[in-house]
Amino acid sequence: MSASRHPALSATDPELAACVAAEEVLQAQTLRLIPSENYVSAAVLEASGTVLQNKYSEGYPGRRYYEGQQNIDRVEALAIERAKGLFGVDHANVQPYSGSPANLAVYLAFAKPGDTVMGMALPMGGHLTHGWGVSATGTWFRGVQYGVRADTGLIDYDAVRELALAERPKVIFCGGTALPRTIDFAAFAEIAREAGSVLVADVAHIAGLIAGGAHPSPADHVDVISTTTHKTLRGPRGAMLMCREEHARAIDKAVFPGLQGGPHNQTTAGIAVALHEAAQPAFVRYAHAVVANAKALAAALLERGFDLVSGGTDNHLILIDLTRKEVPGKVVAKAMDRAGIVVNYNTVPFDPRKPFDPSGVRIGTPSLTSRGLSTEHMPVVADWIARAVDAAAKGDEQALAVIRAEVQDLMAAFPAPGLPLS
Ligand code: DSN
Repeated sequence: MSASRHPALSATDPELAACVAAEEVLQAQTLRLIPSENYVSAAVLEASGTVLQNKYSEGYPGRRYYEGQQNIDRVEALAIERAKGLFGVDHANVQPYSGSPANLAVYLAFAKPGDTVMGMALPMGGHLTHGWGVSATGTWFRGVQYGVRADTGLIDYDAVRELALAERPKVIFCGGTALPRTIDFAAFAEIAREAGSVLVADVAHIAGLIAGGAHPSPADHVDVISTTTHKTLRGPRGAMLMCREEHARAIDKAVFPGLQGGPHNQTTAGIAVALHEAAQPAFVRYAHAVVANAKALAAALLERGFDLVSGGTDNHLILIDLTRKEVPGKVVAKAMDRAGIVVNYNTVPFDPRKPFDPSGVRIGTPSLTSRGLSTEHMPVVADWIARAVDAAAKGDEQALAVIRAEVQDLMAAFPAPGLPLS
């Protein structure tokens, strides 16, 4: 990092400044394919690093437990109004520290310890906080879990309905972290209505696609929408809960004072800026480009003989099943990292391997689309992936180094938002 970019940090703590500088170079030079990551704009970065950091603001706009909120109230009100407008909801709470605390607040609002809750199983594409055993949500509550069909890789809505009617959960979560297909919110709503359950759409992964009109919105179908703000929505690391007016009080009470203390005002400011950016026509183009790139990348991978869970994608995410390639996901992910392509190893549905050493690799297109790569580049990306998998299987470090140089060349032509030109 040049001293002129972060002069105070460089002067005060050169060791830490060097870590940041190295991360800037890494993010600039690598092809980042982790579907839950992105590049925030320079404006979001600036807003997230302001003196708003210095303020305690327990409470909500107009009703705080600390004085001196003249400006903070305005910041939070802006974020709330923008969230309501963008997602078409009655109420928004922008204070959850991140996705897991946001989901915990939902449980606190609608369930008691020991109650039955339902969500998608983690290895099937769900999230830890959807009632999975090792999470507090699977130990404090009785989690029952649905999955996908073995033959299609798609959610079996008949099986979800059967489970919901048998178990009558207090809360049903739909959404997840490794779902390559469109979620049918209307189908979940009908099931939740029949079962008498509160329905929560966890749209953390697809919030930006929803905002940009590239995925159907859950707003008319669910009781609560939970989302992080830093994935396809391209904001700072944070979260929001949105709901109908009837649930507003329960949600607000659960976030504060139920779970959290003072909100992170600098993050709220970054969220407000990201929501403003997401309301612009350019963001609609971005969201559709993310999906077009993912579809083009999936098609190029299929052409190169890869197995994809569910056979492709409708959104930003692709789950590669490496079982037939006979090289585990972790080996491939680490080899790709050495080739300058950053992914995460991931379980695939019905994975015979363990989560820490699974059969799949999860990739996505939010970050590369933020850099301006388009469908014409996806065959190149698929080639790199195919060559990296091959090199991983053979232990060919030289081949990985060649890919790394090619990746670096292309990335230099597509500067990332928020990063200095490299
Ligand atoms: N860990 C996030 C992801 O990568 O999908 C979800 O919380």
